[in-house]
Amino acid sequence: MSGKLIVVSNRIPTAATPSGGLVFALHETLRKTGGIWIGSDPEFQADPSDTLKEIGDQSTYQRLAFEMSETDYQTFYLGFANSVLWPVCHRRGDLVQMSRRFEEGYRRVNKRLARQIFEVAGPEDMIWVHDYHFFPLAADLRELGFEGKIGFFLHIPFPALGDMGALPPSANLAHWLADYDLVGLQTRSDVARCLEMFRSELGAELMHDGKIKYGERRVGVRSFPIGIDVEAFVATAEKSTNREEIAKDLSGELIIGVDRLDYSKGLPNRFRAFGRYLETRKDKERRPSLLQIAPPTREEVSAYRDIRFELEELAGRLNGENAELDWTPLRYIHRNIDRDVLAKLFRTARVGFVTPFADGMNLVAKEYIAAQDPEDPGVLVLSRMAGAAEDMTEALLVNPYDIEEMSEALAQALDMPLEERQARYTACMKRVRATDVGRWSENYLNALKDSRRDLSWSSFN
Ligand code: ADQ
Repeated sequence: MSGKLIVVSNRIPTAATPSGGLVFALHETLRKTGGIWIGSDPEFQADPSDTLKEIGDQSTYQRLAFEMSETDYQTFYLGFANSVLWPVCHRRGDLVQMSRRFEEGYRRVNKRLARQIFEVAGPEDMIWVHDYHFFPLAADLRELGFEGKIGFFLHIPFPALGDMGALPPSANLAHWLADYDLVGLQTRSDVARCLEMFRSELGAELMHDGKIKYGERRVGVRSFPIGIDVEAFVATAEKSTNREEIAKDLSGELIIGVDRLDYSKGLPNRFRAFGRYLETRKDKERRPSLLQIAPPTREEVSAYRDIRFELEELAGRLNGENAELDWTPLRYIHRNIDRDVLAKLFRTARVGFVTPFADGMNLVAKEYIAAQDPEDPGVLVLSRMAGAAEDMTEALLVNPYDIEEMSEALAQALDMPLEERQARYTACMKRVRATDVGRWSENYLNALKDSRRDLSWSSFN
């Protein structure tokens, strides 16, 4: 018996060899196994067709795009996915925007996509669905009669039961997820929350192999902490070209933050903590600077516009109060930066400042560690609320709501003796290596392959 791998994600790479950890890892996996990658077409169609559209020319696997109308984009993507599910999963129920149109759009796009996948999937194919845009996809595929293996991986935090109260009744996560063979989550805490949901919403039983039993179904619920392409990132950071250039422009001690501009990333408190550090530092001759790179995303959603304005105001005030003629303490850049420049900035920075209120994993924390010079490493200050903190316990862990604590952590990081920096770096780097993204996708697919023992999936051996 043989089947192919079908990967479904919201975005589909258009470059022949995509860069960036996750996308590159999935590309490498598909390159080896063959199969299909399905994702959304960036062009809107007034009347989305019911068939998938071939894009690019990949010799070992196919890329297929699903079409959306502008209304689908507004209601499915900006609406339900990013104005309901995203805030609920990031504990920001106050930012949820309710609309029946959003719910309808989400169901419409998922049902249409299920029909399109059903057209191209053979009975023995294995489908790997990524992220919150597609919670109901397995349920919709099962309804059409697909009986093969379907796995799900959630990149963002799994919501707590209490927070799920902010979802409309039509969004029944427990029912939707019970139709997958394997639910993959980032951390052990995510797994605990997911099991609690299955137990309380469906009365499902937890079996000793870690699966849940619900009627005749068995669903695996496990954590697969995602990581980066470690060797590639280390190699990029080590290349010395332009590094001196970058360092020259960034005189003084550098603290770096890199995030999509999102309210979950804790940027206002990060700015406040840096301001507090400047106020309280003993040696006023010391002129550290915070470089914050944060390209705006999802700007059509009002919560994202609000956070942008808030940050601009905070940044202006902080510089107004602290800058000197020859020193700008906070540099705030709204653009995407090339990965090789980013890697070098990480290596140059004495502190990686990563302070989300909630984050599935946070790859920036891992990239910062991987970019360090082992002989003279910088220090990672990391929010306890990031998935990455579950295992990277040797970072300086902070509470992202506690400005004072974060400002003290900055002082501690900037003054840390070499030996302690090296010890902390070595411990963190061990975790970064253990969760390499290549191994992550391999582990996930092996678990999915083994998830139902009555079928053999020899083509993936
Ligand atoms: P994100 O919320 O996007 O991912 P993160 O894990 O930090 O967060 O990944 C962001 C990636 O984009 C990193 O590789 C980073 O280097 C890059 N990036 C960010 N800003 C950039 C800029 N200005 N220029 C260039 N590159 C930039 C979601 C979840 C996370 C989870 C990942 C993967 O929210 O919690 O870790 O998916 O599962």
